[in-house]
Amino acid sequence: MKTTFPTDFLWGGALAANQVEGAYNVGGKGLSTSDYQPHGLMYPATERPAGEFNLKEIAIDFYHRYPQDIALFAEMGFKTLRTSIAWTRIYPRGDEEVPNEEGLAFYDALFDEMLKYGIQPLITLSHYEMPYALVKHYGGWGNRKTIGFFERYATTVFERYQHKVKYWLTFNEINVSLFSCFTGLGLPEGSSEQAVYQAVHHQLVASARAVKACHRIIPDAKIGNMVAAMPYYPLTCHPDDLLEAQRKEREWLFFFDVQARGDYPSHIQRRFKERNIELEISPQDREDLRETIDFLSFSYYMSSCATADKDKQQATGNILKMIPNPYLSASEWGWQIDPAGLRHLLNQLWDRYQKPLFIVENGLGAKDRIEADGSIQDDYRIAYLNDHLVQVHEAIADGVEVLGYTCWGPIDIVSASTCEMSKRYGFIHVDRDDHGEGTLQRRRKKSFGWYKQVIATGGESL
Ligand code: BGP
Repeated sequence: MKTTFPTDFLWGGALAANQVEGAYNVGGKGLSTSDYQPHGLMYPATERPAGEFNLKEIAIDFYHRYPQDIALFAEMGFKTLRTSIAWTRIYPRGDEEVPNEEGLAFYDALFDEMLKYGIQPLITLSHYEMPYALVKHYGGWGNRKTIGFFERYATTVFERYQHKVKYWLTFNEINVSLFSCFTGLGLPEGSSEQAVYQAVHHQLVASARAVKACHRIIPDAKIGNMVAAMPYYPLTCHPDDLLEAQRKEREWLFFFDVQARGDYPSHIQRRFKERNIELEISPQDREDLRETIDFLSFSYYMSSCATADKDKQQATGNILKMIPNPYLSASEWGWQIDPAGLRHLLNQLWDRYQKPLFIVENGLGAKDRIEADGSIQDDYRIAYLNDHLVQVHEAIADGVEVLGYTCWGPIDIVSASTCEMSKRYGFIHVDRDDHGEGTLQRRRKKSFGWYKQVIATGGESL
């Protein structure tokens, strides 16, 4: 079968403000939780050790170099570019009445530059960060007041960019906060499960309110959520392993259930009861949650196994942990490579929700080597992406509605989990190392030409 994708398929790549922009204190920007994480998501986002060097302060200097980078994305034929708005450029402390015009103007220019090439901005409102002042003075998402601050921020950017941005996402990988307080939830490390779920509830309400505001202000826009999705295979065919796999999947499906169906699913009630979790959910919250997303979006990097056998529950990986699958190989960071898992996932979500899907992150983090002739032969990256895209095509042939695919980090960026440069995802190499040394010069890798060809042929070259 020919691998032809729909003609309006949104091919592109995905970035996040805090991992690319740098200019962390420029243009009136306030400090965000991410500016307090010199070691990435492995480090609590609540304190900034004196003298610690944070690679994200400059990152890849996208703030100043975006015209050059977008020209390179356009050269590859991108139809869309996902990035996020840094909340702290718009509301530096988070609780101001009036937004920062310089921050708003920056994103005007950025979106104009994309649109110049016909690249649709796909914009995340909050990608693993929030104003640090909201954490310090209000307790971050632990405080219900943060919902209102977020709603004001979302409304401001919807009004401002309503003619430029037609695709929006609310919170990046909202489910990751369940097992890491380092994602910008603003809670102290070691917070109770009750506190985490309450903060997550506030985020879910904030997300629903943003969806409502977007529908009102930009009726022709589409707004989705964002979940880190991970399929689980039963480690054995023991029925208990199947139940455990279902339980693990429901941990993240819960977020789709709330955001796509508009209510807390029945399966979470038992979990809450067993763990003595009682959430404060007002009638207004319930009403707000009924405003559901237009499409589902997710990141997909790997799958895992699940087992009910406690002795076999040793997980590998860093922030995203998994039980190894003997049939799969893994990246240098232990992330298991499973292209068929993506086809399964797309079918599963389509069957469950019947809403369009958008794969907004997928890719291979790897250490690249520059050859004597200056080239970078990243065939491993091409193989990873190629195999996953073939499975996306299979899912489309299965009848799943897929809006687009934005691979993670089309240009090398600072890693979210390690805060280093050496875990690279890009088609474009950036000359910067883990110590901040380098010219920041951009260089096309072999995969650059490969992706360009994939887009130009609508997937036929896969
Ligand atoms: C996702 C995040 C991204 C990103 C990616 C790769 O979880 O949404 O921000 O960085 O993972 O992770 P890493 O950079 O740790 O390899």
